[in-house]
Amino acid sequence: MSLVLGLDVSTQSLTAVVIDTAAGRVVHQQSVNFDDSFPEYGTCHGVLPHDDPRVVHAPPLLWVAALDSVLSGLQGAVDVSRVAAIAGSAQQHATVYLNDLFEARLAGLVHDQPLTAQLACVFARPTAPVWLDASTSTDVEALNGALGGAERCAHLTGSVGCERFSGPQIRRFARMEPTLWERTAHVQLASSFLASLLLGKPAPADFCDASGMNLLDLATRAWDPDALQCCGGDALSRRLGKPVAPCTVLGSTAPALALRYGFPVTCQIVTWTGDNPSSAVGLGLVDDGACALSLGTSDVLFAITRGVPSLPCGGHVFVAPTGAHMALFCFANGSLAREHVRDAHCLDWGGFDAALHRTVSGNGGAMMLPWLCPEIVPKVLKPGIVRFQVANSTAEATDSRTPETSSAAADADCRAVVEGQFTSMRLRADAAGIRPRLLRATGGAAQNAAILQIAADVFQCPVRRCTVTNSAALGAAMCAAHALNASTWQDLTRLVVEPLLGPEIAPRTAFAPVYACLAAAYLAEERLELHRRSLS
Ligand code: ADP
Ligand code: XUL
Repeated sequence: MSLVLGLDVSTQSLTAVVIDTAAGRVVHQQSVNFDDSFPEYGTCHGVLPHDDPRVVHAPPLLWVAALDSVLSGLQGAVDVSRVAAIAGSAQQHATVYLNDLFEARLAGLVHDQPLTAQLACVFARPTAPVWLDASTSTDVEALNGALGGAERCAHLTGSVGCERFSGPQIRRFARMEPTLWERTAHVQLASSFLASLLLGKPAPADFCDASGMNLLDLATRAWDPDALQCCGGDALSRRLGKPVAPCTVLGSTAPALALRYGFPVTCQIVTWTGDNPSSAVGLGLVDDGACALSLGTSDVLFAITRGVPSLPCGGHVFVAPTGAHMALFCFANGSLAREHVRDAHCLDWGGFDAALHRTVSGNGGAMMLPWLCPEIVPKVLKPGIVRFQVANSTAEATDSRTPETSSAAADADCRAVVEGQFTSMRLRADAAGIRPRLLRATGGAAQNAAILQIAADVFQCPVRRCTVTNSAALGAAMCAAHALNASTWQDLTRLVVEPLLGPEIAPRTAFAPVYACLAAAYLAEERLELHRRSLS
């Protein structure tokens, strides 16, 4: 009877989930929050503060420190000598730039020194741009142009050129910092970088996470030569290495790390992937049409599709770990926008819930465009929350600095952010022809039943929460199990995921017309505001 370990390195934390493969039971989970546990790295919500809201980086050495800390801590909690395989996931799109010491340092790892001390010298660039970065518009334009236009780029790579995607990010770095780019021997995704540490040599990206780069030809699952040429010239192919199929067994754990953490020397390292693809299997989305909501730092709506759908602007097609495709919409203003509103009214989550309960569906016409930071869908590069308070049938727009004094206004604000977020999501789902019959929910905010009730009402479909909040780490453990014993995804889902799903939160059908009206009003206000911004 063996154990498998799944790890997830997300925006704000690192989570480990251990599954007993015979019983299909989660036997252990633990998390470490980056800001709280590693304040010396100076992050706020896992990223480094910057004057320009479009520039968002994180220090990859922090992820190394967190990995070392969690793996060291596992020994007291589970019988690590029984861990037969490890897989992981990480926030998508983030790129890590390594110099020519990387390979030698990995090969020479020793068991009795912290990983950070051994690896501090391997970075050609000390910070990694992450998915919240929106600073690459020039590079996005160049890439779309090089591939024959945005539509062709979407057809080829699954997405139009996107600011946060790795290809444009690499291009910007090569353009702005040519000397550091010259010193770069390897470009890795956050996922492949962390797999490399455990493997003791550079690990490849898997097709799923590679499809978030604007570099992978979705049809052939190989790098597209024109995209490579545009983003990093001749050297890029060598620096990236070849992507491989998801759930590939890469080899045994680096001996020094097996010794350091107590894993058997035979413990296999399986490819790491992106957090959303990993969540897809962690939530049991293995059949065509299955849909989920991930309410972490980002809010993400995704659905499994057998074919390659053609999505409206802002949507992405990624490879899923099962080999199928997943359609995905990612909203940058997820939990941090909700937290911002909560904090603006000096509430805790209990107070925020109470505000949701005191207000009515549709919020009496009060609405919010929740653009606290640059938004991905719709594309908003100059952030700023916009509130619409409907009084006497007149929409009045105020900006986010308007002081909210009355508690009724505070209550309306809490509902407005949540209704605005789900309404925006529903609009994109409708446009893409995604009509969920059931939504599985994960991420930090999925703990909140009042928020999930609004999701059920806006989408008019039942919502079920996974009791393992970090379904990406759970999915990673399932990828490790799948790679190890070739269980089918359907069997793994039945055994591992289904017992973890909470009861259905039913949609209240009486509110269907309210949310249909809200969607129409939201779309109109959004269009007007985007037009206003395009003129300013
Ligand atoms: P990530 O995986 O992107 O790092 P998580 O999935 O761990 O993020 O979610 C973290 C977020 O969850 C926090 O930023 C917080 O706003 C949100 N959160 C935690 N508890 C609640 C709650 N009870 N209600 C709403 N949101 C919550
Ligand atoms: C997806 C995306 C985010 C990150 C962070 O495209 O950018 O969901 O994966 O979780």
